[in-house]
Amino acid sequence: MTTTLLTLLANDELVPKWANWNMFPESNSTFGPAVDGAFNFIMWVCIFFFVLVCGLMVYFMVVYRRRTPNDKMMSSPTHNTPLEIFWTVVPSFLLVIMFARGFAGFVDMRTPPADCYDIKVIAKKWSWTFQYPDGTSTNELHVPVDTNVRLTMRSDDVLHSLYIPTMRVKMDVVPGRYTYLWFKALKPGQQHLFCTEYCGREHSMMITKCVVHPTQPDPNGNEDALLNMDFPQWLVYASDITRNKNFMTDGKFDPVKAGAELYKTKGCSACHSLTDQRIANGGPPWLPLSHALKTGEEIQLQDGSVKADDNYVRESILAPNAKRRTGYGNMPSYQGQMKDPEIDAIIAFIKSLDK
Ligand code: HEC
Ligand SMILES: [Cu+2]
Repeated sequence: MTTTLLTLLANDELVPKWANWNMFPESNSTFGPAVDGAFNFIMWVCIFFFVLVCGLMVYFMVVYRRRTPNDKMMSSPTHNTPLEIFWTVVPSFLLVIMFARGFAGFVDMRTPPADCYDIKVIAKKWSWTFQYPDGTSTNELHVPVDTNVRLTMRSDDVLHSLYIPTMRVKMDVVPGRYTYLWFKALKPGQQHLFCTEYCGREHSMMITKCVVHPTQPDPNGNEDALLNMDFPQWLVYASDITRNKNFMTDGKFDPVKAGAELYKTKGCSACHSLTDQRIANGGPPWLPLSHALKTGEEIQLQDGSVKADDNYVRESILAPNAKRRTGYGNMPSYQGQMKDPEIDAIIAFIKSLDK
């Protein structure tokens, strides 16, 4: 009974089409009707009472103005119980409707369906990382159309907030705990994704895209081949950096370009500098390493030394504690988080530093 009532009240039909002023970008999610309906309903109630109250005020000012200096104050009613009841009950009723609509929408947004496609979200100053079930990770959010998608979000540093206006969803991303969000996109296309919690100097740059992929590539669809791919096809493409067009130079895969990007997106930049200056509490700087890789120099370890070559770099990424350098702490292992072509690209990038 209560659920039926709530569903009824959350229905967009309460507000006619002409009353929707499109203050939001066009909705592309199943939440659209409930959110826009509640917003428009509240807005029109406000407009109605604003006009009524201000109109009466002006009307009374004119009609009951003092016409001559001889006008005396007239006695006026001090209390009217039926009137008091009337203007208490009517607004209460409206408030209950507003609450019920908001609450129905809230409950729906807080309850992800059981059959969700799961994507992990990691927010950090100042970028987004999205991890898909197969281990692929990207800096733009990609989702299949017509599918329930759940985001499990965490922050690496400070408070952030994920906002996709066209999906009508927004949720804080809090350090030290997981927060969740779900939605279902209705149409393929590309939309904005923002951070909406001030998180430092480059907060305003913490913008990326949410790309909704069609179920089937549409021959007359989007000209951008990437946007026109169906989701499984895109996933294959994204998991293989050698086919990523962002890393192409003159139509060919450029490992140095890819490595430069991975250096940032995989977080190496937090601990390894590209100069010969060491980052505080970080790892060895990469310019000397680059030099050593070219000359085949020996690198001093806590016990003995090792020849700087591709295998040493590879091992340092996958099993960083196998060979310990003097004066440095631990590095987290990237085992399972970096594929072979990505490691190749990082090696190419490190080598390109020493020119
Ligand atoms: C949390 C800080 C941290 C991050 C993030 C980090 N490293 Fe390291 N890295 C270190 C430390 C500390 C060492 C030294 C470890 C040792 O001696 O056992 C190291 C050592 C290395 C070495 C050996 C360098 C040398 O000169 O001997 C390589 C290569 C390396 N890291 C690559 C990477 C790559 C690639 C990434 C990103 C995918 C990365 N690291 C991310 C801290 C980090
Ligand atoms: Cu942020």
